[in-house]
Amino acid sequence: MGREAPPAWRGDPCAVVAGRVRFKRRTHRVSLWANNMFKKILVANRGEIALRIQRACHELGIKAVMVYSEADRDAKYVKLAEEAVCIGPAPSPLSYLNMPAIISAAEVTDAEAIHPGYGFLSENADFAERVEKSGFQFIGPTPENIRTMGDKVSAKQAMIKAGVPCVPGSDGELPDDPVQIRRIAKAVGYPVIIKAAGGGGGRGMRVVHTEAALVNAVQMTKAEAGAAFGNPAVYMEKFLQNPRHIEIQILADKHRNAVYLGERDCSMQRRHQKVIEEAPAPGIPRRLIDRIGDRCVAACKKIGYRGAGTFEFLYENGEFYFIEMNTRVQVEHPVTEWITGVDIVRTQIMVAAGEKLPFTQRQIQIRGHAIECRINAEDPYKFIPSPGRITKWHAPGGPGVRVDSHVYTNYFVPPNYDSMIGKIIVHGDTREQALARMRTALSETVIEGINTNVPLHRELMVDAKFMDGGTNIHYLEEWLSQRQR
Ligand code: MV4
Repeated sequence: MGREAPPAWRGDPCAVVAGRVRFKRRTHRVSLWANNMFKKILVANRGEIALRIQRACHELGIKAVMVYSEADRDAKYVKLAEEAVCIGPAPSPLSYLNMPAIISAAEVTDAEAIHPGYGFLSENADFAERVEKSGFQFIGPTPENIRTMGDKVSAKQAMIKAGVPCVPGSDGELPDDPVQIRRIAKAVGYPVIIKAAGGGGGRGMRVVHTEAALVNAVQMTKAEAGAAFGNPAVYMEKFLQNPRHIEIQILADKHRNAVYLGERDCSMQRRHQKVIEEAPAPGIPRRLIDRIGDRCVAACKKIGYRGAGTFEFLYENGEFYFIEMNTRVQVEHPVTEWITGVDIVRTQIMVAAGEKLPFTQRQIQIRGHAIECRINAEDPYKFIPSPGRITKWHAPGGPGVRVDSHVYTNYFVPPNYDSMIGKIIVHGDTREQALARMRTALSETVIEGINTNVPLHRELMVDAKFMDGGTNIHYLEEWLSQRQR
């Protein structure tokens, strides 16, 4: 090979398994594709999404190289892999965040592209750049697009320029001058929220209700942002009191074609972790979705976006306000796949290989209703993580039920990563049918040996307000604070 193994590999007992054939499987090359379709993709992730990407590869006749940490050697997708490479010890900085180890794994296995999944390095512009400089295709947007959206100030400015409605605010970085800060807040109107440009997903934010608290709050948020993100820049927005979290899924190719795949309602969350997602969003008129979807598509074309992406909006009093864009596939992509019939992961791979989107906006139709419950290894009341051995795993099934999970009976949930062990997704002709299917699915689900949040989901699926639809971002936390036990 002539290449030096990355530091994490040296002396690591499970290290040099590159190229080892675990299962010999015949992969049929699908003649549908142009000759530039990948023959081999490296999956730079773990858990259910690693399995999801592996399945998409195999369906396309593409070999999938799985990388894994020492804690994940028994994962299902590693057992199913034709090739698997250990990239380091359990802590993610030494494995799933270890760029040289991942790129070396792609080199020694002769992969042509790298799929980053979600989390880990998926929205790291430097990683995308290093992947491409090493001669691999990054399955995602350009480093430039990732960088623009990673900085929430530049993301917002790009969206304002592209005609996407944003929350009223400073429309740029806040100046240092207290007089100017007060003037901006007065114009926006209290309460306001101060957000870090380097934050996102709920990190680095502070709500301010009065002018008296304003300048100090800005200074505090700047100091925290500098320490946490290496970027002290902050911006200001009007604080919306009771919005819903509605996001628009888009897909774009390298030929400036883009479509939106409807919306998802992700308002059911706790501490910025989504718990239940659904599509379509209950009670929001289709014409409003179509209007905002068209704006997202126009923005994608304007910035030359490619791959899968999600525009996050707050929705209040019939209006959408852009807050952030995610430049990756998301956990909740299956609800969109089910109401549109589009395979998002497969399409990510196709457009990365240079294929044109195989559908136009007119061909995208919304059908029925889908709901996803995230299954976490955690205490269903106190939410403390519950890693350990799963002694019994019975997944639900039947019409309109999909389970995305990498676990199985006797699988050990490692304590090193996110507690999500899988997702149950249901579909029905109506929201009521989807809810009934989710109740049935949850009643069939048996997970023993660890605690999970399945009991929480069972309660929520019979909650009157949730059943009505349209609950806002505060609903779940308020419901939890009043829950018995
Ligand atoms: C807001 C907001 C209210 N007004 N921005 C939190 C996560 C990050 N993506 C943006 N967040 C919020 N931004 C304005 N101008 C309220 C939140 C927010 C939130 C947003 C989506 C889902 C859950 C949330 C929980 C608390 C606060």
